[in-house]
Amino acid sequence: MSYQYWSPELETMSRSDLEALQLARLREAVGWALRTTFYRERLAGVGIRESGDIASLADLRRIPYTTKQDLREGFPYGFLSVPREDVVRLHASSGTTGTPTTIYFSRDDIRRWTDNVARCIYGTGCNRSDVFQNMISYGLFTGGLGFHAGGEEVGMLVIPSGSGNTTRQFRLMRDFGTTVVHATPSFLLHVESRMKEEGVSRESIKLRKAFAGAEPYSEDTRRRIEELLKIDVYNSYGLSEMNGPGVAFECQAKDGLHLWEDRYIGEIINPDTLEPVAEGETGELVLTCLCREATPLLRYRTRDLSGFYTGPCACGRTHRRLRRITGRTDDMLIINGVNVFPSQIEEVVMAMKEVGNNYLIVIEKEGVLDRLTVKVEVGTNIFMDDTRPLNALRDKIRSTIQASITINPRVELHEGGSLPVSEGKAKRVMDNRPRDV
Ligand code: DLL
Repeated sequence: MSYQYWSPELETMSRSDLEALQLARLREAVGWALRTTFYRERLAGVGIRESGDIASLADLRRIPYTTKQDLREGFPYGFLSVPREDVVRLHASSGTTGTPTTIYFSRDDIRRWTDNVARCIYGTGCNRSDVFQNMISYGLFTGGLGFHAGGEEVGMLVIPSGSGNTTRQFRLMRDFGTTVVHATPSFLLHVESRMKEEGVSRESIKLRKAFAGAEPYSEDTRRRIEELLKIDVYNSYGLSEMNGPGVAFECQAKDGLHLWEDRYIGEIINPDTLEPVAEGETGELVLTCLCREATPLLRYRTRDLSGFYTGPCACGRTHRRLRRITGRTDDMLIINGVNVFPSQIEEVVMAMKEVGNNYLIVIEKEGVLDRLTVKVEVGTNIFMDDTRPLNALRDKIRSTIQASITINPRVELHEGGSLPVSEGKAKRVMDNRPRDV
């Protein structure tokens, strides 16, 4: 396979050149950060008063972590490090608790972010001949505008369709010959489920690629989308605090997500001890943003769980690759004392051919015990009035989940298309247990 690079000199530069560039940019980022009271105080506590106090990349480890809580406490302008007049855009995430966090961008910040996203898109083999339908929400969420700008930068024809409304999505695909889409993986599965009902044949659309991200999904889910829609799916990772999409992305080797190390420094730490894990191990990803002057963030704890692959990538890029993000430290459920990540359940159900495109995890209290129910849509190859295969499937799902997480769940089978669908990030877990009992 021949690989194409957006910025060949940056993407394939030697590790020593890359580290020298990181050091120069880290100094610059520390300089931006020192303009805020928050970082001036934090960094003074560890003896960093000017960017020159960073002598080597190892000095990064002197800097205390920044957390989501810090950002919330700084709302709305605590992390702004340029004059208000130099800010041209903000994005915000409401988060699950409702307290917003805001990220500000200068014109140069937008330019750098756009270049990051363009690099990701181009690296999957897209070019000016592509028609790109951006099926994700626009607005304060970064997925819409971030990919929109990146797509235009590559020179593709960008259709700002936004998320939802599959009828309109299919019409746009047919009218304009869409070749590439961007969506959450759960929305892509929903689109696929709707095709037959809306009378859309695979031959009537020209789709060949999708960028899927903004939520965790398993390798089996990727394979399922690829096989059902007959397209290539690329995993896309990002978070608003690091601009949004464009932080790490799969290349055509599809063997991990290249973290763009000229623009971000990544570390993996043990979330309990806060010490770095051994090379290649899984832990919490900590990111330092080297490319945003208006809201600098140093050693930000993402709460996302991942690890670095060791060894080079077939594509020739030198930027290290992250493993598929399996979830967040705060996603972990404790069910009757057992630690369970929703991704463990997804890995079981999405690997089964008899299972449809949607599932839901429900946890309730029954007396003193927790009760786990997994609601699963059945695939089109199974009929809901034929009890024998249904019972067999229910038993198979139950025993495979139990083998994986040691808990015996209740399994409910549902007709395809009957479980709730979200247009944006899927809500896969309903924890109905009363709090603090
Ligand atoms: O989801 C930015 C984005 C938009 C990424 C479009 C990719 C595509 P937030 O709303 O701030 O930003 O949510 C960020 O979503 O910390 C992860 O927990 C999760 N996440 C994002 N991408 C992935 C992925 C956008 N590929 C949070 N795999 C992150 C797993 C992901 N989790």
